[in-house]
Amino acid sequence: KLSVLSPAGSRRVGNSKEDIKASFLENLFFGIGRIPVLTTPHDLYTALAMTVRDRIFQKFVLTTETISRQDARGVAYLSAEYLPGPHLANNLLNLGITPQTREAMEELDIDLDELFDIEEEPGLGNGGLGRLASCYLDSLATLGIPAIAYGIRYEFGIFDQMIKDGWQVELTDKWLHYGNPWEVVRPETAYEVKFGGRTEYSKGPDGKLSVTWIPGSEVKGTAYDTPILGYQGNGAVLRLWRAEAIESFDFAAFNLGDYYRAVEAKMISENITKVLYPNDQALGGKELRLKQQYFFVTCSLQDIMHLHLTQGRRIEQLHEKFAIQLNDTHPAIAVAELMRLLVDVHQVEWEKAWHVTQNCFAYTNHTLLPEALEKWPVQLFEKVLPRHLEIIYEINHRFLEELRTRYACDDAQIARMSIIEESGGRYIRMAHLATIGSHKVNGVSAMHSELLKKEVLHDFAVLSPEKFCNITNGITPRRFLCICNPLLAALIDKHVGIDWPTNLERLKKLEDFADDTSFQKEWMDIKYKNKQNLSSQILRQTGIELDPAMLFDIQAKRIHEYKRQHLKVLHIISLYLRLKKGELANFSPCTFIFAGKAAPGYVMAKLIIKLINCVAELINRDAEVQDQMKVIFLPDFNVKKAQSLYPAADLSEQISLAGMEASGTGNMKFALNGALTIGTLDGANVEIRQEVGEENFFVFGHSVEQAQAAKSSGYHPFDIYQQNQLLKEVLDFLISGALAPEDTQLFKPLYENLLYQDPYMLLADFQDYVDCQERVYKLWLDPGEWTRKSILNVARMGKFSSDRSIKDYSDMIWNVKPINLM
Ligand code: 26M
Repeated sequence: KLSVLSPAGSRRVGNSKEDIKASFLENLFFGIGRIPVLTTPHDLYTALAMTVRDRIFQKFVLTTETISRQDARGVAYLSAEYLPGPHLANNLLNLGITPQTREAMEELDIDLDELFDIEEEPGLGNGGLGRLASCYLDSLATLGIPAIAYGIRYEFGIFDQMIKDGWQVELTDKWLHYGNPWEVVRPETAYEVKFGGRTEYSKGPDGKLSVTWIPGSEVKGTAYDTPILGYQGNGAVLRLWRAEAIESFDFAAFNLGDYYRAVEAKMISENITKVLYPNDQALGGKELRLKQQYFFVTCSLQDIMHLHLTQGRRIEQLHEKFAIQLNDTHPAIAVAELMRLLVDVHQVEWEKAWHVTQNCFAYTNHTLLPEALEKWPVQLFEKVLPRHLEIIYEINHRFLEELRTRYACDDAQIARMSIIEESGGRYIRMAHLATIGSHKVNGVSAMHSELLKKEVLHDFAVLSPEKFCNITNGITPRRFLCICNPLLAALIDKHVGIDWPTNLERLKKLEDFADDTSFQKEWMDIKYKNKQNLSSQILRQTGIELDPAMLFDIQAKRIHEYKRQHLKVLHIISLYLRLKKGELANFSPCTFIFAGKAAPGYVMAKLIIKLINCVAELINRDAEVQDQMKVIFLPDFNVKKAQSLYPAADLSEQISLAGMEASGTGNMKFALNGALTIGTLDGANVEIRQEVGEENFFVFGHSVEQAQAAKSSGYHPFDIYQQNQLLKEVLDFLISGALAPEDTQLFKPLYENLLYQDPYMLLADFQDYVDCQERVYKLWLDPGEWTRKSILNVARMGKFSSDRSIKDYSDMIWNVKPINLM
């Protein structure tokens, strides 16, 4: 006779200052059990987290109730990565209790901002892809669309970055060290996961052939739930799986009575969810990574089926109740796994199972880089997932047969489209498996989606054009404006009303104030304060003092050659050399800030970090240019740091070679906080420029077509080097010894790469970039005009709310609707 608690009037979930204070003190006492003199700041944080959690659970339970009562169609989002960022501030905002919580803490002499600072964020992702998943979950929850996001509970997330001697040093991430008040473990929600072994065929009494997978080992996946609250209302859940040992899983060892080998194997089984892999480095055949992918996919699919069946529905109707989104190919094994569960376990006929599978899945592609397209050696697959290999062969066989008979494709095309790559070793192409097993495939910006159809998945797009669509990425305005930029958010509230966080197009109203000088003044003051705030953080972290009056020019993202952080460096060196020679006429004092991590095995990216730090050393110590420029590398970029960078930027650097950045989302976060963008016509930059107006966006560089044309007619960077005096000086400076006197050869690999290969065409874009920056400096001299453009940028960012993206997914792919909260 348990019913949902209706805690109206209960102190435990009351929202007044007094209620919050009372339950905070209660949690400090009963939840932490410390005497006052021993209370640490972390205890205070945890007690407040518990206080907030009670209130979340109340809402959360109600949403879950409504969903199951209404039997609504829902979304299962499968992603190997999430980057939720700190939970506390976000949950307070979404509950609408930030002001009274601040006051309650003040009455106890506790500074709420200090508690915010204590939180360790879950670094369960590498960058854009993981953060996108979290923005989408925020929007799903806010819009009230029934959703579960599935992923992996990595014990060690993305490494912490330190800089030693200018080099990146990696430290293990310890996000669970002090416990995690935001999650609840569900020991009874656990599924078995098999690996290896072999398959056996037998005929049943009905004469049907059935397959049994006899595994070599088995582990268990246990659910850890984090409730994700939407803005002012609904909720969704982030369900992460942790690998645990089960008894009797190393059959061979147990049969031999080898107890210690069995225990050792137990430890190995728990390794599956130990660590997040860097995604921007070829993972060529990492067995543990494949196991991670399969592990979280099978747990999630078993869970979806369990939810479906416990609602009393038939398994053949799975696609009617669940839309399953594959966030890149990391979960693409789901296509074969769902077939296995339907055919082998639930005895559904192949054709029926295939219908269910194709109608459940949709696949989002996030990159065109050829080295980034996942493929697994067939041999490895056979070892880890023998039954899945058979199923993939069967899927492929039927698919290729259809190509031959229905579409009359020739052998060359069939080889190109096959799931199996046969040239130079045999591989399974996960993007092909995902595409064939899905009813929709989407790219993440207009340009990327076009290139996807033209290049990587061209053959598929020609045969099934209706399968392909574009859904431009978006970002949540709650975290990336309300929370990170409270001063600007308050100003916007005052001038456009308070409903813009869920109706971002309302920002259009700001256009009315773009020319208003007193509004411009308020706008500038806020930017200045945000720059002061960042400056004091940087002073604390690096010991370097900044002048908030300077132009803050920021590039914050993973370090990668295609993103061209080193193009920015070449530009900085050019400014420095010209300043030293007194040749720089139109310049505005500038602070250049870089932030981002390099994959631990990516040698060139790490060398770029070293280069940035060497340039910073040189410039920051040169008294002659002190008032003109500063260079900062801000270590350990993560969501928390990002939240103080975006609001402080005047200029946002989005300078990847056109055709390389699928979308970018940092570009949106900067622009939403009033930075102007200097960027190439790449990814979502194209759409941002279109929205904010060409005259409010600094564009430069080769277009995709121009870059491709230049490459196919023979690109010779060395010629450009020889013809451009400034560029030559800058590049020679790299190996002149001025940057690294103790090792003049240090940057030789970078230098030679640029002179003789330059795969990302820095040299081709250098002069245009330099010229474009001069236009930036010229505009900076006119603060009113700069500010007008900044206001117009913010006013026109409505399209890039992740709410819009999620509505697009809901209409074009998922066919889901918000639940009715009555
Ligand atoms: C792998 C090996 C070698 C070099 C690069 C890679 C690699 C690069 C990108 C692997 C995976 C990559 O994509 C994952 C990812 O994070 N993509 C990002 O997704 C964001 C959200 O859609 C986009 O905004 C970014 O443009 C895209 O890079």
